[in-house]
Amino acid sequence: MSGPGQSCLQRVSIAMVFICALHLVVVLLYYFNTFQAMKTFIQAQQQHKAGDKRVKVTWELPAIVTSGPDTNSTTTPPPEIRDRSADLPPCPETPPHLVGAQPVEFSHHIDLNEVKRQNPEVRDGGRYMPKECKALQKVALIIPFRKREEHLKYWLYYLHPNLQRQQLDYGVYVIEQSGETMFNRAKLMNIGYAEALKEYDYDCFIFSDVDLIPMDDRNIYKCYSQPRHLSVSIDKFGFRLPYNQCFGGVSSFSKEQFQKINGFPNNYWGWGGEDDDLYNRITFRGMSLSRPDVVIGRYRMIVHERDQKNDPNPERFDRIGRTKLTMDSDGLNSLTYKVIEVQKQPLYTKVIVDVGSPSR
Ligand code: BGN
Repeated sequence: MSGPGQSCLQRVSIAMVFICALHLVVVLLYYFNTFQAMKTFIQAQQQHKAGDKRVKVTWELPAIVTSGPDTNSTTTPPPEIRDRSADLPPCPETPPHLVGAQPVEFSHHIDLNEVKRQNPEVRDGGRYMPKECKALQKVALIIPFRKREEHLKYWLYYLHPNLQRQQLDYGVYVIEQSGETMFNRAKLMNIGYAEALKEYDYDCFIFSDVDLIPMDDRNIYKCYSQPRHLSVSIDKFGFRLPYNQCFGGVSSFSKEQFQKINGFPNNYWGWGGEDDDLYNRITFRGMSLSRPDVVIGRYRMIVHERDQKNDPNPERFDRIGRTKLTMDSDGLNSLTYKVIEVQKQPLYTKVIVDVGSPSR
């Protein structure tokens, strides 16, 4: 071979050797990485089985839309959580870590990312169950909603820590009325009940206005032997009941109690009266109200202007006089609505709904 041909061959050979060496390095790196990952995974599995708290299981997902009108989304806890809770002892009747009365004020700015960081155990969609014991009740919290983002932030900031100390297996559902029709608080409550049950086997339902914050965590958000009125002592009313039959604000019903009264009425459009109708329903079904005392039942209400499209309902006086006639045909059994969107937010589930409009 002549000189130039040889040097060309030499160069090709060197390049080949270089490519082979590079390939070898890449393959070695790949195996090394896989080996490390497997080692970490196996260690994590072993620690997890041994109940090592250093292994942190989180489901911190960004807010995502999980379903449209006809999907069947679920927030059932991951299998390992469910199985663990089945083996746990029942939680005590009186939760051991309650703090009692606590200050509530609305002057500071709330950052929901910070609230999420402060409540790392709360899972996507606003779900929680205690790790240390099996909760006595599965509670869905239903909040009727429209254009009250700032109030909702305070509600989440104050309520999530309370509900966890109360050792509840709970989920938060914000039911937003879409469009600009007259607000229908009671129908949103019924929708919340129906939508929460699609996701989990809840046995207790707390219906809460978004602007009411309890001042004492001994006011436990669970169900009792009778339907319960929890917001008995609100600052706006001088920490007194405005009238004896008052049932507005925050209430709790077991599934059976709520079905027994056929839920809320669907035909109260605008402000007022739907809670009085609910009170009537309870008495007509032979039940009574249970209440906490006026110290434990203290609440702060977030001061706000009257909402647009929630004017006092002129029909309310007439309607609450006819509860006995209407309650069997107006309620859960006549509920119709359209789900527009279900959003799994980090601290709550938002269900946006079309509630229709008043039928005349
Ligand atoms: C009542 C309202 C309730 C409301 C409370 C507290 C009515 C019905 C006609 C008497 N009831 O007067 O809906 O929760 O005030 O604000 O208006």
